[in-house]
Amino acid sequence: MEKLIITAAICGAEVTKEQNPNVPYTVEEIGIQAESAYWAGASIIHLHVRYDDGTPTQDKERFRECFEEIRSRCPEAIILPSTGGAIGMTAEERLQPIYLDPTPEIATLDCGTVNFGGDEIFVNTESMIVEFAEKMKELEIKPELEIFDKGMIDTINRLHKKGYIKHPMHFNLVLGVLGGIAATTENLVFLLNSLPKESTYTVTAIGRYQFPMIAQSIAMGGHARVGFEDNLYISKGILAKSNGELVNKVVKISEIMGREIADPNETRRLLQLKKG
Ligand code: KMH
Ligand code: ZN
Repeated sequence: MEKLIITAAICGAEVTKEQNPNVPYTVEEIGIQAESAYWAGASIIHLHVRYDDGTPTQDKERFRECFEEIRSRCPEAIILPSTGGAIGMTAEERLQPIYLDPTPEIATLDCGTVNFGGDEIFVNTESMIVEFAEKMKELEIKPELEIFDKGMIDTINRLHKKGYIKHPMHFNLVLGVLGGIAATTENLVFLLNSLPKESTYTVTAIGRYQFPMIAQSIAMGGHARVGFEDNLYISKGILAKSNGELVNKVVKISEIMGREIADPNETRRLLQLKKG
């Protein structure tokens, strides 16, 4: 089996310091959390950014500052910016981080509209998906295809046939969003059986499902995403002190299961990133 790629989603756009005081907002806090995750074993940092008061933003300048901060602490880490941003942002706002110089090696591409809990709707129309895919192709940025439900894989297979997204594709299967596919073993297998054969995939699961679903991905040859964006607890009722602590738990599970951890250069090779 290939080595395990661990992605740390250190911040997200929705979680707050009220829920866990270790959620990073400032550039320095984001750097500290990225560094803790990197040294624990994450080769990819999935990045959202905030203003100092916690407000999510896709501001290019704020992304540039955070990229620099992370690079000064862990130069080898692969930084995977979000083009999803926060609910309600326009496509133009969301796309800002792909225009950084140098361009990111990889960025998220959300593959369909989904309810996101309560009245929140995360809008990704087909024309938005095509627009994001075309721009990333132009800039040689690998899209990490964010899947919140099965139909989104069908959409991507269709857009692949039309030439918008090329093989080999990398998917992030997100289970447990309130409005998306639930975090169950049956659903994970159902999603996996729908992926094009030569694809790679990461599993993300929300809240208490994070570690059980990651363990199943490790067993089946998939990769793992962990971090405050998806889960704030290290175990039942105990808040995680850092993203590094969450990554360390994945490393331990993987060690017990006999799977080695990929470093950033191995990750670049496995995902065929442009620097790899
Ligand atoms: N914050 C969510 C609405 C992504 O990073 O591309 C979208 C999200 C997905 O987190
Ligand atoms: Zn995200």
